[in-house]
Formats: sequence, structure tokens, C-alpha cells
Amino acid sequence: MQTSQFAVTEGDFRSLFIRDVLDGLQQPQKSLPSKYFYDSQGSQYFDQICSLNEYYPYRTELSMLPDVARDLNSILQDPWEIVEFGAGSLVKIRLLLQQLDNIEHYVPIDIAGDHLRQASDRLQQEFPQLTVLPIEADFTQPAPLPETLPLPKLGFFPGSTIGNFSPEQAQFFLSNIRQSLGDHSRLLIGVDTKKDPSVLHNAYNDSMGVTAAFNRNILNHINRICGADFDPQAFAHYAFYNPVAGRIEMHLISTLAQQVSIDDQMIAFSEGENIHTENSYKYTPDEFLALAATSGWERERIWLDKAQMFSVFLLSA
Ligand code: AVI
Repeated sequence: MQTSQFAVTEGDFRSLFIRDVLDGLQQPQKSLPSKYFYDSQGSQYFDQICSLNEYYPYRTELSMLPDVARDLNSILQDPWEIVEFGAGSLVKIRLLLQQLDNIEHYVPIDIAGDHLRQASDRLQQEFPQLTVLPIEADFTQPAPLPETLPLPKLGFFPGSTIGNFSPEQAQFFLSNIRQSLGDHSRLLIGVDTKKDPSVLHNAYNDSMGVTAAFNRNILNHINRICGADFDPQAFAHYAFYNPVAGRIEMHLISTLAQQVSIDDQMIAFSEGENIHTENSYKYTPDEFLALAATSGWERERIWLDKAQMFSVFLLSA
């Protein structure tokens, strides 16, 4: 297996992290970038969220992928390369690779380099005819793909991670990957649908409190990397569906007046003040197609599960 890295150094990562955190916490509406949920503890919490009954997106998309892959196999007749953005543990790609005959290279991109390389080694052993080329990089940042990948490309972006971007960020991301995947490319993307707000509410307010722990863990991550002294227990998890914006919002609410030190700066919180930690946008199929069209992607196919809980789109450049 060849590997390729566009990784930032540990020092760069720490300074960018501190800058992002202070930028967000010095605004009148305090906020934190949701990408900082995912240290190794946060990734474990997210895996637990995916196994919860209330959190329908993961299992619904997983149950759809074998049918999607069967249909895709008749569409992708020539040799292709798959590029997955934010590939994580490489679980979903297996469901595609088991059915797709014409994939020559698989390029998983993820910021968690060690985890990515281990998962890629395992995948390479399972699919010896495939060339696995992991890239350690922040997939949200525009980056050219290696020139050694000459075939037409299928981008893969499952899990409705697109919902964690604002519509403007989503448009920017979709335009960037349209450019890096090139003409004649396609994109297979999973998108959570609009639905009964109580179903959405329960998915982000699970009865076991895993989502609450996931939300608070961002403060542990900041403590460790930025040398801050947050007490996560002094913040309450608060998540709700905002029907006007069409998104779940997650917040952390300070349960008392307190001061937190972060890299020699003091940040004050009043009792009840909130930090906005995540948005998770939900789209009707038409809304999402309109957004994709503004980034140069056209509809080729849509799959919806029976209850229309989740959608998967095949878009073409
Ligand atoms: C990764 N992302 C699509 C998840 C979501 O549903 O927006 C993150 C998450 N946040 C709370 N629960 C899950």
C-alpha cells in the first residue's frame, strides 16, 4: 500500500486549534467548530451514537448502501477511482466495494492519520486487487488530488456530514470537490431528510446521554490541546430542531457564572450563557439538489428508504 500525506505538524495543529477556539469564544454568540468533537474519545462517543436506536441516520444509510451499490455497478461500467472524504473507520466503503467490479484505486482522506493507515491496511488485505491510497488531510480544506490518479473519479461523502456545514460552507465544499475530482466525475453523497421534529429531537437527545457526553467532550479536547481549564460538568447539553433554519442546533449551556483560562486568555461565561457547538442541517431532496446545482453537480439518481428518513444522491459533474 502506498501512502500520501498532506499532514500539518503537531505544533501547527495546536496553534490553529487555539486560534479557532479563541475566535469562536470571543464572539458575542460564542461558538466552537464542530470538527473538534473528534479526538479519540469523541470518535468513540460518535461510534456509540451510531449504535443508538434513536440515532436513525447511520443505520438507515447503512441499510440502503447494498442496493445503492448494486445499482451503481450497472452505472459505472468503465474503470473508476473512489475518493472518500472524512473516511473514518472505512465501514461504509466495504458495502460498495463488495458489489463494484470496476474500481481500481480507493483514496480515503481523513485527518486522523494513524487510525486511517491501520484501517487502510486492513482494507487492502481484504481487497488485494484494489490499490488503497490513504491521504492524511483535513478534507474540509481544498487540496489537489495526487496526479497519479488518472481515471474518472467517484467522490463518496456518506453520513450526512454535509449537514454539519452551513449551506454556504456546503456550497463551497461541493464546488471544491467538483474541482478536485474533475470533469466526468460523480459524487455519491448521503443527506439526512426533513422529518417529524420529535424524531429529530430524540436523535440528538438520546435517553442514555451519549450525545450529551459527546457534546461536552469538546471541552475535554480543548483542555488537552490548548491547556485550558474547562469543567465540562459545569455545562449542560442542549439540542433542539430549529424549523426556520431547517437544522438541529447543539449548544453547551454554562450552569453558573464562571471564568475559563485558555492559553493565557480568560473567557467569562454568565449563568445560562451558551456555546453553539454544532449545526446539523436537514434537506428535502429538492432543497439539496438546488444546493448541489449551484456547485456544478447535477442529479443522476436518488435513493430514499421506505420511510424517507434518509437520502443518497448520485450527482454528476
Ligand atoms: C457527523 N454528523 C453527521 C453527525 C450529525 O448527525 O450531524 C454528528 C452528530 N452530532 C450529534 N449526533 C451526531
